[in-house]
Amino acid sequence: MPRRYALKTLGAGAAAAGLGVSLGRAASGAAPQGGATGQPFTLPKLAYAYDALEPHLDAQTMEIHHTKHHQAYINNANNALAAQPALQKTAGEDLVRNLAAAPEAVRTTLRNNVGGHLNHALFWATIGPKGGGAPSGALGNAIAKTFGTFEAFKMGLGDAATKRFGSGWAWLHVKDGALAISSTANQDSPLMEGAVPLLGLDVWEHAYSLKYQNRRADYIAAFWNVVRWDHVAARHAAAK
Ligand code: MN3
Repeated sequence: MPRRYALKTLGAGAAAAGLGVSLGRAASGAAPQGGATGQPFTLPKLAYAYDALEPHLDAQTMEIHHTKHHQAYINNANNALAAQPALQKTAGEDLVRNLAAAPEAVRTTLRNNVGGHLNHALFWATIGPKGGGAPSGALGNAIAKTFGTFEAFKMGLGDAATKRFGSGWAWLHVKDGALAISSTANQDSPLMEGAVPLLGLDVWEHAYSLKYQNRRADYIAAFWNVVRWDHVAARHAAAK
């Protein structure tokens, strides 16, 4: 691997695994080469061990989720894009924002798998050990202003996650400067609606059923203990 490529890959991966501010940002101009947002997509390295989120998210689920589920989205996306040279310089976010620009033959594959890749990269980057608590600063103020209280926000996002029938995600996103809660089916992204996702809660059964079986509500309650609000706040600041 050429040194320049390796450094860029490392940079994108570090951004995704660290502050997570590179995902969802307007990606006009040169697309990053490799890593979380640029092609070929690569599995972002986690900034913590698989067992670091115990007891809230168990090590076996974390490892399978990261190395099997997330990797599968990446493989499927890269395989589909291998035959689409015109799309290979496009950042993942831009592909998902503008699926209509992709040939119909690969549109659903890209929707599910580039979407799945970006959603999971965001998920890993916004959870971690020493998480939980409540956001402070500009994000804390924006949540209080939008939802009344942080507790009301948590109830709202939890409700969206609970009511998502089947597989999907619940989100805190920002659109036109305004925070909102939303939910999407499958691997759809707020990017498809012109919004920037700040925090995503994966409610696919693969995210929780090993530990929580069918108890999605227990998983949702546990999730709040691993949210890294400093990372979410960095995404919020970058989205402005
Ligand atoms: Mn998942």
